[in-house]
Order: sequence, then structure tokens, then C-alpha cells
Amino acid sequence: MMAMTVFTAALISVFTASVVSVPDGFKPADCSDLYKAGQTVSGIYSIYITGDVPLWVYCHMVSDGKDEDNGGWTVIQRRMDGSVDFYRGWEEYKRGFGATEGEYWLGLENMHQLIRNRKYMLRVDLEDFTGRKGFAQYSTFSVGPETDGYKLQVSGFKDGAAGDSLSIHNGMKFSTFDKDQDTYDGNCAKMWSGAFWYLGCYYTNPNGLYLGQGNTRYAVGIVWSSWKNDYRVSMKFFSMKIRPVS
Ligand SMILES: [Ca+2]
Repeated sequence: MMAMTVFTAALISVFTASVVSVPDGFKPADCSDLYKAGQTVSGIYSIYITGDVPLWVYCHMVSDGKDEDNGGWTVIQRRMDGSVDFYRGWEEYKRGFGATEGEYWLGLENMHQLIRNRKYMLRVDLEDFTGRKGFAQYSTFSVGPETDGYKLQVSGFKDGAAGDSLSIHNGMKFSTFDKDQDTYDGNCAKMWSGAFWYLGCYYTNPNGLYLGQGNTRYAVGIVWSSWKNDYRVSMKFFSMKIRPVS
């Protein structure tokens, strides 16, 4: 009887070693921790950026780019079908909103807490209504503290056929319609129906209106201006995701 029990235990340990188990008490700081622990399927996971409180995020585990061998991207912003209203005020942009399985904004405070302990890179993925895809990658990305307006730091652009519409936003504070921290006399968020690290006003408007196919309203949509040098082209898909610099 005793020998039988030992034999069974040995079998179980061999089995669990081969399927990758997440140990009890494992608190991944981001999707890259989950990826390294063997979670290679994209989807919704909980991460822990402040203590024991789980934060649900969409993890993009597989990269599209041929020059990348790692997965484990944490999605911080995503637009895909217009199901979520992104024209919101400061408190919601601070806390985050939307649906993890669909469109969402992770929240400025979450972003700030997330990037405090590691150096991160950023990848922006886009697709227009003709099915054309592109991306832009940045070797550094961070969001400062609220006391400094959640200032954006982004640099190290690498082209993925979409051009660079973000580097010029480096050093800007975040603005919403009810908190104007842009460098323009007027209110960029109100003028262009979004919320972003506006200057006076923007080269990209990821949180603008989801206009849909064929709608060419000027500059209020999800614009990445270096795409076609045209502020009337709004994207079908847009996402921002981050991963630690290895
Ligand atoms: Ca202003």
C-alpha cells in the first residue's frame, strides 16, 4: 500500500512538471511574468501591480512581428469595434474603464504603478478598414506620477510601416475635456473628442471617436497621422501594449 502511494505521487509530479503549473501565491506583475511561467495563450489574466488586489488585463502572448521572439505583452489601450465610449473625463482616465475582453483603457494610475519597477517598451498596432496593418515600436515608455500630470515619456522609435506619430508627444501631460494640460490656448480634448498626452494638439488621437468604415470626419477619429498624412482616416483597430525591456 505504501509503495503504491509513493508511485502515484511520483507520477503526479512528473505530469505537473510537463504541463506548467502556476504556483500558489504567484503574483505576476505583468503579462510577461505569465508568459515566462508558461501562459502562451492570449486572453484575460489577472496581474498584481499594487499588493494583493488583482487587476484584469488582456495579455497578447504572441507577437505578430517576425523580428520578435518574445510574447507577453500587457495591453494598456485597445479599440476594435466602437462598443465603449472613450469620451470621458479625468477621473475615468485616471482609474481606467471599458471591458477587458474588448475595448478598454487600463487607467493612468495603473500604468504609472505598472512601469515603476521595470523599464518598458511600447508597441502600437493599427489596422485600417482596407485591412492594411502596421505597427510602431518604442524602446522606452513610461507614465509619470499624477502630481506631474501623468507625463508621457516615450522614445526609441522603430518603424513597422505605420510611421512615427507618437515621439512628438514625449514629455506631454495627459489631458481630458475636464482637465486641460495641453499646450494649446483652447482645449484639445474637447476640440478633437478624445483624451491624450496632447500638445497643441496631436499627431495621434488613440482615444478619439470610433468612426467606423467610410466616415471621414476631420481629426475627431482614431488617427495615427503618419499612416497616410491624413487626419480623416480613422482606424478599425488600434492597440497600445507594453512589455519589459529584456
Ligand atoms: Ca489648453
